Amino acid sequence: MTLRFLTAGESHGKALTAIVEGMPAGLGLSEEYIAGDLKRRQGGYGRGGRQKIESDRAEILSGVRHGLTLGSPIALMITNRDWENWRDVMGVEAPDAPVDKVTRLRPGHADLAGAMKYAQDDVRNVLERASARETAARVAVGAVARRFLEEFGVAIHSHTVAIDGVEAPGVEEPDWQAVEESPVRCADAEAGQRMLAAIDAAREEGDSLGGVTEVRATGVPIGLGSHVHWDRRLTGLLAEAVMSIPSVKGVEIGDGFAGARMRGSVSQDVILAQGEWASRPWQRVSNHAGGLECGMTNGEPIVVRAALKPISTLARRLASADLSTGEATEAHYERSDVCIVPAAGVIAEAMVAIVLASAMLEKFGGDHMTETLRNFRAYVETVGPHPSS
Ligand code: EPS
Repeated sequence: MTLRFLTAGESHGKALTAIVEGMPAGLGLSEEYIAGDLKRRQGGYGRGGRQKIESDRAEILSGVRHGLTLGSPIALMITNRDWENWRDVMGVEAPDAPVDKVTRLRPGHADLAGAMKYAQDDVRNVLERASARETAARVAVGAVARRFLEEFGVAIHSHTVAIDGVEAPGVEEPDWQAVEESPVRCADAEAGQRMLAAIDAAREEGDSLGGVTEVRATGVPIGLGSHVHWDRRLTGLLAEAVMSIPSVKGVEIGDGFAGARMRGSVSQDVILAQGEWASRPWQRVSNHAGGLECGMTNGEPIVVRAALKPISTLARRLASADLSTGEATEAHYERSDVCIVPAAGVIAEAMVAIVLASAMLEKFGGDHMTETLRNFRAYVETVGPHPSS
């Protein structure tokens, strides 16, 4: 990836950190801007007690001067407020008195495989990093990518399509303001109400719920990604990025699995002739492909859906086994979320933003934004019919 990033940090350690490398100089960026997305990630009906403790804000430690990026690595730090309550358990130095080990394995989480792989007798050494708390750092990085994409007219939104068995009716273009005002980030008020009720019922039963979130990116230029090699196909890069979000078990682009049941004659997106274009060259009558053909953007909105399994930390403790004895026990539980689908939409937006920003930088290059924008505009001017010479 042209835009690279690393994150570090344990869920109850001092802080989450990220380093973003590859952003050109001259991009306007503020902590306030990043805070907006971090707040959105913390919201959503069905979140647990941790979000009442945290008020996530990313401090910019490097790479920005007087409101503009420098082209140098951007270091971000999100302090964990909860660290105060975990100083002994999560301290870098060993405490005077030993702390309790976590040995009751949670099915569905990293506990068992992580303990085996990293030869740990305390699951805490695995679960702290496996926690979806890490996604706060990704959302901060995603906000930097979003800020960059805005300069090119690219906008990225997400909305909840389903929670448990409740599905929102399909729409051409969701009302994004209604989505942001909805506690479950669902554009349809009636479906949203039923989602809320489903979350309440699951909480009552100590259970958790999964669902589907959809990301849409508009204003993406034609020709990002490439058909020439498997690892340059943007389809695969997007799927990998979204699939890497904890709890995601399926990713669809465009019609996805539903497209497998369609005829070829109806599942393609007919290309309009010149003269029928409303706003930009090369428009389609439909968007079954979700804005991607043969690993490249085709100028239509990018549509990516993620299926999320219900999170695996349950108040109603699941039957499990103990790491130290191998004997039957109940899974470990401290506290947890009931449903993270609304938050996952914000995280998926971040991952899509990072992949698209990287693809833009790969295509247009530039060390300063003026150069990147100049290259972008020069390319956009070439998009249209090519009269044969
Ligand atoms: C999360 C913080 C965590 C979990 C959740 C995500 O906080 P704590 O462990 O202190 O309650 O609520 O973690 C998971 C969903 C998971 O699978 O581990 C957050 O900030 O998103």
